[in-house]
Amino acid sequence: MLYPIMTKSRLLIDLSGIWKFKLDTGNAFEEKWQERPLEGGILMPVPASYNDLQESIDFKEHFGWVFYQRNVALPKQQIEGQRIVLRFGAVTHYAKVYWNGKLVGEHKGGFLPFEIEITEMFLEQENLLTVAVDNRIDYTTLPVGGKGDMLGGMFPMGEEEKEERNHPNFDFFNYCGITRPVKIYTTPKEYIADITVVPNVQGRKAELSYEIETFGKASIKVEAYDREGKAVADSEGEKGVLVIPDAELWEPLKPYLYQIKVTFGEDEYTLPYGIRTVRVEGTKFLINEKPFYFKGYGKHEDTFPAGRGLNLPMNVKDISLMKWQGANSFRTSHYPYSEEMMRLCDEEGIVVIDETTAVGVNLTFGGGANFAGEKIKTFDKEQGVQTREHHADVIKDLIERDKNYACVVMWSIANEPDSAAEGAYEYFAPLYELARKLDPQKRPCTLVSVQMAKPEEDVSAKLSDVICLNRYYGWYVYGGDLEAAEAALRKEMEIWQKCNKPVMFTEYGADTISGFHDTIPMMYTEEYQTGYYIMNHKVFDDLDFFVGEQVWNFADFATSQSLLRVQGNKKGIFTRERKPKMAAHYFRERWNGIPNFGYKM
Ligand code: BDP
Repeated sequence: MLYPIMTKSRLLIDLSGIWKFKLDTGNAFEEKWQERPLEGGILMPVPASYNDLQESIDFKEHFGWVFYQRNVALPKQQIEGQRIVLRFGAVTHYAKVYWNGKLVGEHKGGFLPFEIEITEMFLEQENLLTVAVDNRIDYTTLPVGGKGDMLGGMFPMGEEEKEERNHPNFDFFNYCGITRPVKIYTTPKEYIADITVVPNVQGRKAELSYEIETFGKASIKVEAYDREGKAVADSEGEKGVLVIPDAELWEPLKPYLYQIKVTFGEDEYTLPYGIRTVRVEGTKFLINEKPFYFKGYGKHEDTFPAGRGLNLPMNVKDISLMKWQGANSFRTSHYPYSEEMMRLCDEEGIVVIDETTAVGVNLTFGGGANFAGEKIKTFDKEQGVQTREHHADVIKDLIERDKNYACVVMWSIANEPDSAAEGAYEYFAPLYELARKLDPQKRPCTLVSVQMAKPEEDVSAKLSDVICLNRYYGWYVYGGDLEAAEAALRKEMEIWQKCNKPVMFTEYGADTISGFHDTIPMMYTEEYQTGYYIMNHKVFDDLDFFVGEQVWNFADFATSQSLLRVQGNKKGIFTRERKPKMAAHYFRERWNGIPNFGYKM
């Protein structure tokens, strides 16, 4: 799926701004709110999560539908004879889109884009655009929501719970709304629908096999330009190869992007494109045939007060902080990030592990922060999660969106699923197969494994190309006793070593309240966080099959309320405002001393 851009043949209109907004109190659809201006609507920015923008807990934790609305008019001369497309970057979690009162599209899943062609429906006068958004999560959605009592009390009362509410089976606040840009773009009636490019590199020579999907009849021309705007290769036809004899490769933190310009009849589209290879060999993760070491983070799209709303200044700041720290990568925990962030990572040379929305596919624990899980088997046909079909759709849509990014080096099929449970292999094997089939670049695939999953039973040992582990020795396990933690960690690593695959940590961390200090290793202090990481690194550095460390988390972030969360999860290396904790300086020193390639060689 192409990112919408303005070209010689395409107009792009950003509908960001202040819209009208109203919470549904139960009768919105009956009263047909979508058919006329929202009565008593408040003002709401788009894009943004709405949750933190009013001073009311009921507003923040609203359960169910909300309505967004605005008018849209476009300059007649510029759209005449054109195809008009309405495009949503992301609406969390379910959207119904109404154009002049009529339902024109629906979309399930809160973190991937969708489009609706509105050419025939566009009226010359003002058009009324209404978007109804549902934030309910359950056992059929991704992320997964639980039923029953998963509140923050130590002794939950269950029956006294007064209203229906969301029970996230995951440890981040269930931010929702229209969280990414809404745009209208035009194309000629005959247009370029999609572009796929696959690199093949031999020495200095790169061959880019391309495939262009079009609608209509016209000839296709494909050209590659280098950074200086010089044409370096061209070809014709819907399939072909661009040969660049002396190619510059895209490297971590040394990115190089070509521009691939496609012309089809009157339509024109330009794709920024980095050339690099990626593959796993033995216990090595190779980028451009060199053994790469991941230094970085699990992150969240989480800022105040935009919630999960696109925050361009923060994205730029975060990458600046990563570079300051000597990091080279992050994982899009626990959902696909905005296309704007992916394009930035391509531009900046930040390596990305691209994750689906599959978090909470695990009913043995009530999500990171919750005490009470339900005792239902995760993959039980009747009672367990019913997400496989949607999971497959998300994989398909994610790969369709992100297949061309050089920064994406691996797909993460899920975060901390019940991967050692009965039925896990039957659930996951077809999903890995699907991802491998759909990805034109055949990137490695993984799933991010939960602490409780025993190596001998975890399906990732069989299915994953890289073993990605979330391990909390010294926090959830042996918290406060780093010596015992180290011994347990070493023991587990001995088992993983037998897999003969690359192993990395995709999460390890300790909650730390900025400003808490002590002279002895006390949990929650900045000293403990640093000591915890030093202990872990002692182990990592002894293991030659260990290919990366991604801390949990880049920054403190918002969660549901619970006894384990003090105004959110505090495992950040940075605070939520992006101020460094003590450990941030420690990492800066460590990571600036670790090369991107050839560490421990
Ligand atoms: C892991 C989850 C992550 C949590 C983290 C934690 O993958 O989402 O935030 O633990 O507990 O289980 O901090």
